[in-house]
Amino acid sequence: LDKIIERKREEIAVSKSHTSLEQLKSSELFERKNYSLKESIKNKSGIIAEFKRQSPSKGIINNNVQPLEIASAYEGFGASGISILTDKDFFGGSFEDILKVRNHINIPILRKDFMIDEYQFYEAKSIGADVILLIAACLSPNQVQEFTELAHQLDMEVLLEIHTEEELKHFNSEIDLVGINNRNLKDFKVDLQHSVQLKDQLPKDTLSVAESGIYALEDFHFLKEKGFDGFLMGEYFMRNPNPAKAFEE
Ligand code: IGP
Repeated sequence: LDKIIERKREEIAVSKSHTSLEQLKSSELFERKNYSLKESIKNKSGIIAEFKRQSPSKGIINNNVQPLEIASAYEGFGASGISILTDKDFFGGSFEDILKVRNHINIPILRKDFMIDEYQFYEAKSIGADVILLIAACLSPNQVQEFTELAHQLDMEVLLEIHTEEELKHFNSEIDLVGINNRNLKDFKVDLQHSVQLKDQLPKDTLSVAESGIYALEDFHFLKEKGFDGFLMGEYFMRNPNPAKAFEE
C-alpha cells in the first residue's frame, strides 16, 4: 500500500502539470446530475459490480474485455452501481474506462482509486464519476472529513472503506456509505467473516457494504442475511465470461 501511495503522489504531480483545475472544471461532464448510490443500493440488488483487469494480489484477472460490454451486462442484471478502477500502474485501469461507459449506462459509477489529493476529486467529477472511494488506511480522519465535504460540494457521494476496528475513528456522520474490506490491503488475506464482525460496531442506520472475496452467490446471500446493504464484487464477475449469467439465481 505504501508503494502504491508513493507512486500515486508522483502521478498526481504529473497530472497537475498537464491539466489545470480550470481545465477539469470546463469538462462537459462537470455539469451532469449525479446518480445516487445510496438510492440505488436501496432500490436494486445492492451489488456494486467492479470492472477490474488486474490487481497486485491476483495479477491479470481478465485483460480481454471492453468496459462498455461489461458495464452494460452489470446494469442488465440489476447491479446498483459499477466500480471502475482508474489506477493504471497497479490495476491496469484508466479514465478512459469510465469515459467509455458514462453516457451509455444509467446507474452510478464509483471511481475506484487511491484518493489522497483534492485534485483527484475534480478529476473524478470531470470524467463523470458519481461516487468516490475513501480508503481509511491511507487517510487521516481529518482528511476523510475534508474530502467528504469536497465530494459533496461537487455533488458526489463517498464510500469510506475500513478494514480495522481502529479505522472506525475515520467515520463521521456526513459519510454516505461505509465499506468493510474483507481483504487486508497489506498482506492481501481475505476473510468473509471479517466484515461481519466489524459491522456491528457501525452506527445502526449506516448503509454498509461488504467488500472483496465474495466469490459465490452463497457468499452474497450469507452477507445479505447478516444485514449488509451493499456488496462490492469484482473478481467473481471479471472471471466469468458472461457476468449477467453469473448472477442468475
Ligand atoms: C472487489 P473482489 O475480491 O471481488 O475482486 O474485490 C473490491 O472489493 C476490491 O477490488 C477492492 C479494492 C479496494 C481494490 C476493495 N477495496 C481498494 C483497490 C483498492
